[in-house]
Amino acid sequence: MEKSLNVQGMSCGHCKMAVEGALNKLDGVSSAEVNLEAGKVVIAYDHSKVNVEVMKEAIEEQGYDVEA
Ligand SMILES: [Cu+2]
Repeated sequence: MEKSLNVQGMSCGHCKMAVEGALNKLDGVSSAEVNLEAGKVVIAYDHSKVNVEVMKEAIEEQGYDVEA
């Protein structure tokens, strides 16, 4: 499955790496791609292993706010 989340507060390459890194660490996430200009992250994941709540928490732990 693929999901796009709106993430507030990402401004630079460091933010991109932090968000992508946190998501890629989750079991079941196969790829995470941040678009800084759009303020979005597109996540490809295995729906039986991980869910949107877990992905949101991983982003929020890095200090960014997520809108569904
Ligand atoms: Cu940054």
